[in-house]
Amino acid sequence: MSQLKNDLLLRTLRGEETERTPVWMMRQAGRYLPDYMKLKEKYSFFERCQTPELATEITIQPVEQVGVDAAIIFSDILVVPQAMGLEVQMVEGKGPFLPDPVKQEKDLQRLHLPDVDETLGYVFDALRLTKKTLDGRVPLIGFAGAPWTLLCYMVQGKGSKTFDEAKAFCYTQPGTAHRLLQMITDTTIAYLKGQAKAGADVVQIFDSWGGLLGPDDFENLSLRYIRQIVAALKDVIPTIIFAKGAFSSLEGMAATGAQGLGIDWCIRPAMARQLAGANVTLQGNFDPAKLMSPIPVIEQEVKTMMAAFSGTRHIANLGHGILPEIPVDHARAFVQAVKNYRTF
Ligand code: 1CP
Repeated sequence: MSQLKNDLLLRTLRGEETERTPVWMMRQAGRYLPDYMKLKEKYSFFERCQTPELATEITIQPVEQVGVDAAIIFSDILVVPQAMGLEVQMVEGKGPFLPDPVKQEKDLQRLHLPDVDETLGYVFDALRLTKKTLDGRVPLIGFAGAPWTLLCYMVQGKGSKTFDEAKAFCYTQPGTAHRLLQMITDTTIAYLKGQAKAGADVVQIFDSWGGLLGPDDFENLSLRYIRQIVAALKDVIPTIIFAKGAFSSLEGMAATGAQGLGIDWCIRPAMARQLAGANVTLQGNFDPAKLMSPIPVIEQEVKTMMAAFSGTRHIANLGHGILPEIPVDHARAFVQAVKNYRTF
């Protein structure tokens, strides 16, 4: 028996019929919320992540202020490379910066498989406190970056549109790349199991840069490691895979046994369904930039999106993270329009 007052998300992931479609937004905790920006003035990014009271407050803000059907723990995918021994800085206005990235085999000696309770225990503490504070209002989502996406940052050292250095590393030093991917995978499995133990109800694997790879390279450099993670979590916690832009591999992603697959706005839901098959929940796929539209347009576009998923095994979400410039009332209108939608 679930203790949750609202378990729409979990029931939808299990493929059960629900009274309405659940809704949350990727990157919903943060940037566009004025109360978050106030905390940002006072505390550094890692202080916000590493102080359970702050992480909890930020995690719950969109539940209370926007009305989403799930909370996602406030943290970052780059806490994993940090726990493995790489320095990660968050540069204001620029994003992540890793001053000593991995460039060759000998750099792997600087990395280790961490004891996750020791190095990432603060995330588990934040999950425990958030779970307690939520008091069953909505499910709590944990997350991690996919090994490929983490490799991108660990090798490139910063954000990039193409991650050309990371790709060159994989294509010229494949043995080293696979050793690194395996280290990230082993760490991620321990980390996500820890998140489940600390109270996460479901975990999402963010492969933000999966779409940079062709189908064979996606299989070789990304999906084979995601498959290991999903298999290791099979009897522990439900998983959602979000590999942005990697449509051609939806069939392979569905075959991992993950309960949910995220899709972005560049694929029609009907085609995603055809590729993924009937036995998985699809999540998405509103273009985040469309939240800049006037509210009546957002409401109309939400109806179009909902109709395109035809009510089957669907979690409404954006096709990628919410943008910092979105007005809060537009985010609220998106969530409310999903909640108001009925097929009958
Ligand atoms: O304080 C700030 O505003 C700094 C911006 C910020 C925030 C709010 C960063 C730096 N990380 C986060 C939090 C974060 N990151 C969450 C928390 C929950 C939430 O916001 O709802 C999550 C789920 C992430 C995940 C994340 N981090 C991803 C995957 C999702 C995606 O957007 O593709 C990625 C790629 C990152 C790396 C990262 N961390 C921060 C930034 C600005 C970035 C992106 C850098 C880039 O564009 O390459």
